[in-house]
Amino acid sequence: MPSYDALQRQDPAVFEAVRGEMLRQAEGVELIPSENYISAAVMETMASVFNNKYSEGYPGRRYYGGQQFTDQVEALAIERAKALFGAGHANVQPHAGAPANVATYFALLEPGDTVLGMDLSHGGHLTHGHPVTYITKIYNFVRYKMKDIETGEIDYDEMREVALREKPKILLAGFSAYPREIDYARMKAIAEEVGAYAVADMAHIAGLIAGRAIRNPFDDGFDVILTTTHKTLRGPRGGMILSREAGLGKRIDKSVFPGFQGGPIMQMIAAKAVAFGEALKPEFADYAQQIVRNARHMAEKFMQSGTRLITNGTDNHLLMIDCVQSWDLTGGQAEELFDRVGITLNKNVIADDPRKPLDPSGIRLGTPAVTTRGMGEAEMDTLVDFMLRAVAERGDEAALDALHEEVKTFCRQYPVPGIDAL
Ligand code: DSN
Repeated sequence: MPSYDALQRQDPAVFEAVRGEMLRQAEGVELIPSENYISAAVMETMASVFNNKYSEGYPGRRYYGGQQFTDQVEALAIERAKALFGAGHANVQPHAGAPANVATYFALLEPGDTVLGMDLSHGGHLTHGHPVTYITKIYNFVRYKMKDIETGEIDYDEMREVALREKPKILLAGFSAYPREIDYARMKAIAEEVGAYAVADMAHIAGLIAGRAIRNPFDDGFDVILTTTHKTLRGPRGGMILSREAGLGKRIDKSVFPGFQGGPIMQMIAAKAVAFGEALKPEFADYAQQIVRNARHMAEKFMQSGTRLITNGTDNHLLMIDCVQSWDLTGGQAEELFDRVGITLNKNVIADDPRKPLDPSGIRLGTPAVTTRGMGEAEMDTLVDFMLRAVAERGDEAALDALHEEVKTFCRQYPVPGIDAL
């Protein structure tokens, strides 16, 4: 962990905010499924002097001089990313997930082309063509959904019908609120039938794929995988685009730079190299598999208590709970209640939610961050007990205060990597 001595001397206001956030992370339970804790090595690299360098271009092909070390770290990040996912080409420059999505569209599509992706209301993502995003002014987005909310099975027959009718150029797999495994082989077959690229946005599950806890879409012939690097993959904030065949790489590189982005954020690319190095180690596979075991265990425990889970369980790292039916709380009220006792998660729309996105019926939670802290199935039992107690004791401020203290004491037994002194 950086010492923060200079920051404390120079800017006490910002230092206090950093310190407060460290304390919040150390003393609270993080269940937002897209969040995680980076290692001290990743954190040190993010704070390195690579911040000071402009490096437009790619290793060996830059517009400015002085690139011997930037080339070294970007080449390392690329090689490690390719090895992790079995890719023919990797672009590690996208600043985040949304730019990775947009750069992929620009690489593979012409304006007016169609993308067939998962409906936001059934777990898809804003960047997969929600009308509020500007990308919908350029491309046409059509959607598929789950066939059955009880099992979570996607309606692949409907997907095929829509694909045959709409002739998409991209068939897009991926989600930010869907707890089930995807049949990539079936999607690839549909994509081939209509001449579309099969693209997976695996932002949420990249670490699970890297750790072989769930299937790799490349194994079923997918053409492109894009992702963020800071969720289950446990790296710095950022994005990346991978292609199975090296041949698509040139188009993707041109699309990211100069097509869409400017100078790469080189301290983040160096930190991606460090995180990918960590993910290549055998212990990362143990971590990824434990995330899934923990999520399944938590799901079982919730369901035993009568809690309604969307799709009745999970195959990955995340759970969707219908709070209205389970506890007579809205998602927002549940988020606030759990926050009150030091447990962080997010309100979320559930499939076919009768309520509005800013005041939905559900919550979304997941196990990547708590698993990084070394928690296993026994601790998942404790966390579910904490949450069910909060629900039972809502309105009783003294009981909630006592529970919050218990949560803090519990959390202190599981240090957060990168936070070693407060
Ligand atoms: N904000 C991220 C998530 O929580 O899923 C992705 O948009």
